[in-house]
Amino acid sequence: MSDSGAAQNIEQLRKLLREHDYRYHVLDQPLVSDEEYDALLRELVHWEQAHPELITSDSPTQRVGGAVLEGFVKATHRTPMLSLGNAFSTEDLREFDARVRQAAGGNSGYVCELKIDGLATSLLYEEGVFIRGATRGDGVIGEDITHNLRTVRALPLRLREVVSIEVRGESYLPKAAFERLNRQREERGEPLFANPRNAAAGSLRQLDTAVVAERRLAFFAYALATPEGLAASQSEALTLMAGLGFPVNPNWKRVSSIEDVLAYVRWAEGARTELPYEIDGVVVKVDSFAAQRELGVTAKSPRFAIAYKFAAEQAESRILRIDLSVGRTGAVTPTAVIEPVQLAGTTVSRATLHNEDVIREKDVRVGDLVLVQKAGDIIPEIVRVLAEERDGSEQPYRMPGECPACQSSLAREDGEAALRCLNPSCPAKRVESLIHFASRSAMNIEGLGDMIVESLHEAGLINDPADFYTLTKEQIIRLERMGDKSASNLLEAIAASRRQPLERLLFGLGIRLVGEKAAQTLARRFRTLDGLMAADVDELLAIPDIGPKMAESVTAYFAQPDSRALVERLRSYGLRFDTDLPGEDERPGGAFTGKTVVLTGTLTALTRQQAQTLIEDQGGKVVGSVSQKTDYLVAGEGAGSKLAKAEDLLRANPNASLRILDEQTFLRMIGAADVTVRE
Ligand code: 3BD
Repeated sequence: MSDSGAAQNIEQLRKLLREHDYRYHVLDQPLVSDEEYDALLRELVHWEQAHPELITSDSPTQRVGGAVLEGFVKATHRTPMLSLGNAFSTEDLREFDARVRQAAGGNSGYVCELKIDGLATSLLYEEGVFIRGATRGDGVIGEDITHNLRTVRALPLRLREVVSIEVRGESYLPKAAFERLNRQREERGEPLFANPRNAAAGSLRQLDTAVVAERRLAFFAYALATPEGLAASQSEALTLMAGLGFPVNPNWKRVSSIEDVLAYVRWAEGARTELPYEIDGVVVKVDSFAAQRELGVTAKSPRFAIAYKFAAEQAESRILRIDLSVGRTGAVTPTAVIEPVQLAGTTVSRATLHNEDVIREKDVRVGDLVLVQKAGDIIPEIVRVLAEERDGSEQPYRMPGECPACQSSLAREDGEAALRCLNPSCPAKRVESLIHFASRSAMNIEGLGDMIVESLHEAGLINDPADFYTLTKEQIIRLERMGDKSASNLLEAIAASRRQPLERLLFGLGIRLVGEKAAQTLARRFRTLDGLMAADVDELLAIPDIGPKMAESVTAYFAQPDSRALVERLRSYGLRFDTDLPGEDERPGGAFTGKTVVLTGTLTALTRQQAQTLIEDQGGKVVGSVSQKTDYLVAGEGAGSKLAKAEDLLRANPNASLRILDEQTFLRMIGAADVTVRE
């Protein structure tokens, strides 16, 4: 077939597939079965393979993933992604309504939306084509996750009209996809995700786009970044976005009074468990954009919207027994094993009891009926015992006097809630220390999860962290669930970890009281492990942030012959004992060192001159106009052409280092957020 014939075919297939996408994801009225859809997609793939020069980034074939990324680059939002104030009660919502009525003089009505429990995401379209997607990050700068978002079927790669817009919405994992993913992870012996939001966040941070494509993420659009000239109200904006091809959650409702808002909240609370995705509340927005503008925004969040958060879901269950685990510091932690119960998206069969004081205070007994909820939405805990349901058979619980792993006696130190096993060679402590060494915030050895470390220890292959570096492929392959490929990957990851800097190694050693931050402080000050080992208590005490207990703990650690022997073995395997962190004498002068800054618009807290002096004090240079070399544009109120120019530059090159700062962000960066008066 002629090239133009092929081009025509390809364009037709794409159009057809897009129409099916729209009918499926936006209208919820599919015309074809999944099989028919896949057949069309395969046909398109076939044509594109024959004519690779005709492949475009917005083709429906470009969702399958395949690219493996090196990492994520930062993405500066053209307009900041705001956060939302919270309401936890009916009273909070009524107060919100009162503030709105007072400030906006009457009220234009509200839009109520379900609050999807996913990840705030920003999508940029240039002339109808998806060109960039980013996470929210701190609201000003997020991460560019364009490649991963392309795999999200619900996200249109090309809009139904040729418009340039930025849309905000929530990326999320439907309940069914979440359950499927966790089942799969369980089979593979991988750690489970605690809830769909974590699973969505973890998926979008994947470097392998093929893995993301498999996860079946979805998306709901809820806002236009700059609606001026496109819509006059939130309800219009939602309708417009759906018309352009974005999935908009259909359960939004325009209401005219706070009573109706409360009725919507009650409805949402009831609908929650039936919905195919997790929601954690309701977002209430003033409908009219004119009224929204009048209300304005505070430093962090708009005054025209509020998030009503549902109370944590609770469930009843029964305590079957109490298990004990020994952590890397020897702390013995009790966990209640309960009858499995569905709670906020997962099956819960264990709840933490923290320590013996908590068991006593809550009067938890084996056999008790209890109320459980997830603290911080993640960790299941016992709210209270339903004591009125007792029949007398419940057994009070007493912590044992001996370590459940090594039977040495447990001790409780003054002022501490935990019982500890003091045996330095307790096998349970060993395993936990080894897991800690390999963990993400320490040596970050990918593929060396809890299970693998446990099997390696059980097989007698590792006893201390240096042993990781002696492992051979033959030894690893003999473990259960270990293929040739995973064994090679694991060996490579272990070898690569030898290049981790001193601060990670220090943290990984698990010296008591030395957390991530202290490890960095020590690395920064002493530069090398040998330098630190040579330090005495007084030298350590001279460092700000290092107290007597930590100084004692560090010197005691390195005084032990075992620790010294471990260090020498790690040295012999080629581990890196130094750091890239800047030393104290090379500490950068301030937030703006080496940066070029442009000021525009009116600042409310500072004069131009004050702002300039502050920037220069912190190593920056202030210039008059925006160019390729500008690092920051500080945009005050009424910013005009310079802001427009900066936005143009970013549009042309979204990866440019240029960042647009609003006044609040700028003040926070120079550490002057409290400045409120202007002389
Ligand atoms: C939702 C801001 C505004 C555009 C600011 C009014 C805070 C998460 O379904 N509308 C929604 C949802 C979230 C929203 C807005 N409408 N902001 C909204 C939202 N239907 N979840 N959020 N966000 C999104 C956030 N995220 C992480 C950290 C801090 N804030």
